[in-house]
Order: sequence, then structure tokens, then C-alpha cells
Amino acid sequence: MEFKNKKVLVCGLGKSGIASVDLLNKLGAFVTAADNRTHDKLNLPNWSNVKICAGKNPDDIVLENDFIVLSPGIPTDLPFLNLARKNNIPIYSEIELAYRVCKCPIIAITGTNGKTTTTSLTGAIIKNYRENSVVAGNIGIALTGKVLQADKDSFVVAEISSFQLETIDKFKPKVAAILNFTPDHLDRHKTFENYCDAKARIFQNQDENDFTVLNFDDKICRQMAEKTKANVIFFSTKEKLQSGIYLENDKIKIQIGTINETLMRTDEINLLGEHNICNVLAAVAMCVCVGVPLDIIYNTIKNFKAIEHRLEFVREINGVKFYNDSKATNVDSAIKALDSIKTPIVLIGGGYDKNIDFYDWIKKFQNVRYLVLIGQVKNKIAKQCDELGFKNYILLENFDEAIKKSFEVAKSGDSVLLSPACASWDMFKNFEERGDLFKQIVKSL
Ligand code: UMA
Repeated sequence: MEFKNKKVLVCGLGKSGIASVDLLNKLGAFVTAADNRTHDKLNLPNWSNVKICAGKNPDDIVLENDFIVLSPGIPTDLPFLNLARKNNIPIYSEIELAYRVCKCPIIAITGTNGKTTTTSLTGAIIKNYRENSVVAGNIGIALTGKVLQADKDSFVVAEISSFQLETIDKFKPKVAAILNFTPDHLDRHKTFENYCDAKARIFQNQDENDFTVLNFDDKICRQMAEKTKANVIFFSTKEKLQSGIYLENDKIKIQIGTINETLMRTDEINLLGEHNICNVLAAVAMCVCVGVPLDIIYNTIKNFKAIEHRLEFVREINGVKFYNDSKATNVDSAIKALDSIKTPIVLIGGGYDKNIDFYDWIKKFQNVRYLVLIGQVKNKIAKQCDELGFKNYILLENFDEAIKKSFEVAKSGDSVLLSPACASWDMFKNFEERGDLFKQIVKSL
């Protein structure tokens, strides 16, 4: 695709938008950068040749452009985007722009949970195989900002969200993995079905030379095998597969084509919880697809440690262990944390309301000694706790207060766990800011 002298409207000036503008500048496009926040609230680089449209939606200038690059956080049904569609102005996701300039194969990972750990681990393995490879995407680093760093012999390993997939066009990863499906982001996608459909777009352009890696243990994922044109590689922690990556007697087995090997024992893996074994199996599957030697896969997994904000151990005070699981922004992810910690738990939960139910999470509170609720959705969670007979909770306004209260009620041998089951956007910029503040306050106790 030719970008030189094209008029491009970049919408949203967070990480994705800023990286897209920089990339388009390099490619010789004429860029207008738009954000509905006012200019003083934006933290923009000193661009000399970029028009800025700030403090409103770009309704009045949208038709002046050849195409639009959309940041993932912007809903796709805004009036100015409908106007663009009516006038046949293409709307491309930021990852679509990255794909159009990418020189190497892309390994793309989506799913409701485990994306970040799986992407980090896959990225670590791939970098040990081809060192110029890059890891980016929803993991917190815009793909457009990294994509030119990867040469044709390397790989781009990308965490991909449902938001990013909504407006792809030709985006075609060499390997696409879907880890699992549970309800999330229903405020944006409206129905669970729409959310699953958005995620399934990850393989919509793949062909018989590509690979789709799917979780055999997740029914919806398993059914996706019928919809992809690519070679399906399943992984499973529950079933011995005829072909795929699976667990047998606590060992990881690889049975793909002519490869029939035992890779390692699960007790050689340094990650907490069974869900992380799934993430490891997915990473193994993806790396085998692109021909990474098994010794590189084995050694990288053996040396891989938990990532920040995901069941991250922070500190122990008077026998109370503190864990930062700020990345648990939905119910399924928060359940995984409860399953992984075996001590009694003082749990800090609540946050932004994504229009999801919390019943399944609350039903898992057998180990929860006390629940501290914060954020926009705290009253809804409290009501659902009452309905299920869980009474041991308190509602607080302030994050600092919540952590201090948790420490006060915790007994030696307990764990204080920040695992909110909600996004952070009501009180924080993102889950990283929430997790960082948690760690800072815990360290000051
Ligand atoms: N904005 C508008 N109009 C709107 C809405 C927002 O102009 O109607 C502007 C905001 O004022 C802001 C900008 O858009 O300046 C923000 O854009 P964005 O929300 O797309 O945020 P980015 O900083 O570009 O971050 C995005 C992802 N954020 C979201 O999808 C909400 C980041 O994922 C991702 O790391 C980053 O791109 C790089 O790829 C975060 C996330 O929470 C971690 N993702 C969700 C999740 O994992 O559950 C999907």
C-alpha cells in the first residue's frame, strides 16, 4: 500500500495514535491527528508537520481524508466513523497499518485471558531464536511503533485485543492463537457473540500456509477450528491429543507432524497456577509452528518468571504476603488468581463497570476471608455478594484506604490480593498505574 502524499486522519492520541502518526510521518503521508481531549490534556511530541484537531470528534474534517487510522479504545459506531463509511473512506485499525508495513511474519495472540503472559513468553522464546524480533501490541507497546524494527528474517510477536480486530482489513498473521473465551468488554461489543466474532477475525485472512493455534479445552475455541482455513494446532491440559501439544503425567508432550517429543516437566515451570500451564502450551505450539528448535523453547520456558501485574509477589509483612494482580480486569482472570493462591485471602476488588456479572467470581470466594470493594462498580458487586450470602465485605472510596484496611484485617499466613475483576479506568489511567500504586503503598506499609 502506498502512503506517500496520502491524507490520513489518525483518531485517538494515546499510545496507538502517537505511534501511528510517527510511522505515517516517516512514510510521507499528510497527517491530521485527532483526539476528543483538549490539547492541554494531551501529551504530544513536538510534531511540526501534523495538523491537530483536539477537544472534539473530527466530524467536520473526516471527509477530507483518504483513510482513517483508529485507536482501539475508540468505539467504532461514532457518527464521524459512520459518515466515513457512507463515503467509502476506509477505517483501519492501528494494527492494520502496522501489518501493511511489516516485513516479517506476525505471530498474533488473542483470547480473554493469558494474552500478556503468553505473548511475553512467546516473545522471549522467539527473541532467543531470532534476536531482531519484536514484541508489541495490546501488551502496552503500540505495534506501529515497533514494526519497522523487525527485519525480514525476524518475527513480530503481537498481543491483539478484540478492539484492535474490529477494524482490520487484510491483517494476516502467519500464526494466530486464541487462548480462551469468557465474557468481557460487553459495554463495547454489546453481546458475548459479537465479542467472540471480533476475536475470531484474527484468522479471517489466514490461508493453508498459516497456522491457527486453539485451546482444545475451551468449547468455543475448539469450534473455531471449523472456521479457519489455516492449519489448526490444538493445545490441551486435559486431553491426550492425536495431534497437538498436551499434558500427560505432568509432562508437556509435542505431537505435531514428525515431532513426537516430551518437552519438559510442569514443575520446571516458574509460573503460578494451572492457567499458566495453558499459556505455556500455547507458546510452545506457536513456536513449534515457526520451527524454533526445542532446546531454545525448553531453556527459555525454564528461565521465564511471572510478569508484572499478573499474580506478582510484592512483599511479605508479618507473615502476610501481598500479591499484585492488577491485570485481572475481568471475572475469569480474577478466578484464576483465586484458584492459584492456596492461603486465606483478603481480596481487593472492584473498578470500572464493563456491564458484566460477578456471580461466578463470588461463588469462588471459599478462601476469601474478607473482601474490600472499591470503584464505580462496588455497589453492584456488594449486591451480588448479598444475593449469594457472602457478607464479609466493606465498601471504601479510596485505594490507599483499601490497602491499609486489607493489611489491618489480614492475619499471619494470609495473602492480600489485589485482583479487581474490573478494568481500572474509573480511578486510574490503566491497570499498570493501579498496580504500580498498589506496590508503592504496600512497600510503604
Ligand atoms: N479518544 C478519543 N475519542 C473517543 C475515545 C477516546 O479521541 O471516543 C482518545 C482518548 O482521549 C485518548 C486516546 O483516544 O487520548 C486513547 O486511545 P486508546 O484508548 O486506544 O489507548 P492507547 O493509549 O492507544 O492504548 C491502546 C490500548 N487501549 C485500549 O484498547 C483501551 C492498550 O491496551 C494498548 O496497550 C495500546 O493501545 C498499545 O497497543 C490496554 C487495554 O486496556 C492495555 N486494552 C484492553 C484490554 O486488554 O482489556 C482491550
